[in-house]
Amino acid sequence: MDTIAAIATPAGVGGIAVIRISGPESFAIVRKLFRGPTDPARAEGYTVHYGKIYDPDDHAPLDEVLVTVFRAPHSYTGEDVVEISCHGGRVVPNLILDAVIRAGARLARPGEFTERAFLNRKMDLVQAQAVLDLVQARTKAAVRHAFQRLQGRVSHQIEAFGEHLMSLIVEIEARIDFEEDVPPLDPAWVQQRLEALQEELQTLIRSGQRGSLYFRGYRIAIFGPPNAGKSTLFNRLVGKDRAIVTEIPGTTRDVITEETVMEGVPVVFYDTAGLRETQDQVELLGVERTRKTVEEVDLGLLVLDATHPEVIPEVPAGDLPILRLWNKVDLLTPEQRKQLPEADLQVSAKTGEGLEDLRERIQEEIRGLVGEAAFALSAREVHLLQSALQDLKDAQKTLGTLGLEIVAFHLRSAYQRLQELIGYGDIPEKILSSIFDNFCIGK
Ligand SMILES: Nc1nc2c(ncn2[C@@H]2O[C@H](COP(=O)(O)OP(=O)(O)OP(=O)(O)O)[C@@H](O)[C@H]2O)c(=O)[nH]1
Ligand SMILES: [Mg+2]
Repeated sequence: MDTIAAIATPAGVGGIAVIRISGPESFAIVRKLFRGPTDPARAEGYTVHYGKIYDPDDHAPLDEVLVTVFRAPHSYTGEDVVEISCHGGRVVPNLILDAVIRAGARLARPGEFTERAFLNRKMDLVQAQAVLDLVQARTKAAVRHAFQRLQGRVSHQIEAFGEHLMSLIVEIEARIDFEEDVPPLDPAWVQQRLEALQEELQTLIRSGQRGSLYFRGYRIAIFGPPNAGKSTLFNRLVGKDRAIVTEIPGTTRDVITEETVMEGVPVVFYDTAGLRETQDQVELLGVERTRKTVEEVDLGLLVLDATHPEVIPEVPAGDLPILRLWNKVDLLTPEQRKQLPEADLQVSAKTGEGLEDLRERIQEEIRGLVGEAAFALSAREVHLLQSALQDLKDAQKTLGTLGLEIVAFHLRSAYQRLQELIGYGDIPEKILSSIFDNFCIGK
């Protein structure tokens, strides 16, 4: 293993920045750069040392720093680690990083510190994903989920399921290997076990998919005819004057997004161009974007102008849940309101009437999706669990027709996928890099 280094704090102006070095040469490298009353290279782990960093070539002083020492295996990566806390800003951390590289380290790839922690068995792949979730979390609820995962909660759930699966594999393989010595298995019993395992796995997948909303976020598109008050409503819902509002139909051309939090879930609202036939090139492109956006979101808010109840655009087909709103009802008499065709809500983006109910309806939708999500799974993890579920189904299909060897083969395959999910055994480099590529440099 070579020694890697990176700035672990975000780029930009800040009080301090941290340069992280990990690998067998960490102490030798610091020795070339650092002078102070104590020598970090000889110090015990978990100690901090004050001093100055000097350029390894021209010996010019670069900054006053604190150096923290971690000794293998008691560090984040499991290797010897040194962290240099220097003054923040755009230049100083880069000067020090450059000095560290010239003294013998290599620039770390994104996620490489965490990848080493995994390779040194400081954490499993599920926990490595938790590190990513934690630094990317956008809400308090997301942090809670990521932290529980980091503590091993998700790994334990997967492992517990793996043990149930393995106990069935053992029973079956005993019949294959020692046919004469053990009583035969009752096919109905195997059938029952397989069904129970599938149910357990399905519950895991469902719960994990629900929880993933805390990280993925919930997307809501506001769409409808021009001038219906979409941008006015958008500004109200995101709580700022973000989109331009005018009385001219066709004001919004591009898709505008803004994020808020509802029920602990990051919610992204999309304001879109009004849907209509148009000759205007720019507006036409905007309308195309509206259609594409509506295809990608989790919920549509169809905003209709109550003063023009005859204008109802074509609603995109598909299984997108849609809330239909009559807007501008402040301009109608109570009698006119009653005569409006059926919709989910009557609102006024201008006066705020009905918006609390609208928020409540949206929150209901989100609650329905998140449910009592016990944990969140990444797309990779869901994919592996779904493949394992397919293996279980294949096992069940072969039961009674193809013999126990084939059943055991499918169950082994399912077990293998759990191993891959957690990160046991040999994980191909390609899979590892696809996981760690999503990290930032220095993590
Ligand atoms: N009285 C009343 N006027 C509204 C309401 N909502 C919006 N308006 C007015 O309707 C006009 C159009 O509002 P926008 O929010 O720009 O409408 P839009 O749907 O975004 O329009 P496009 O971007 O052109 O598609 C503006 O003059 C708003 O002030 C409402 O609830 N009541
Ligand atoms: Mg608009």
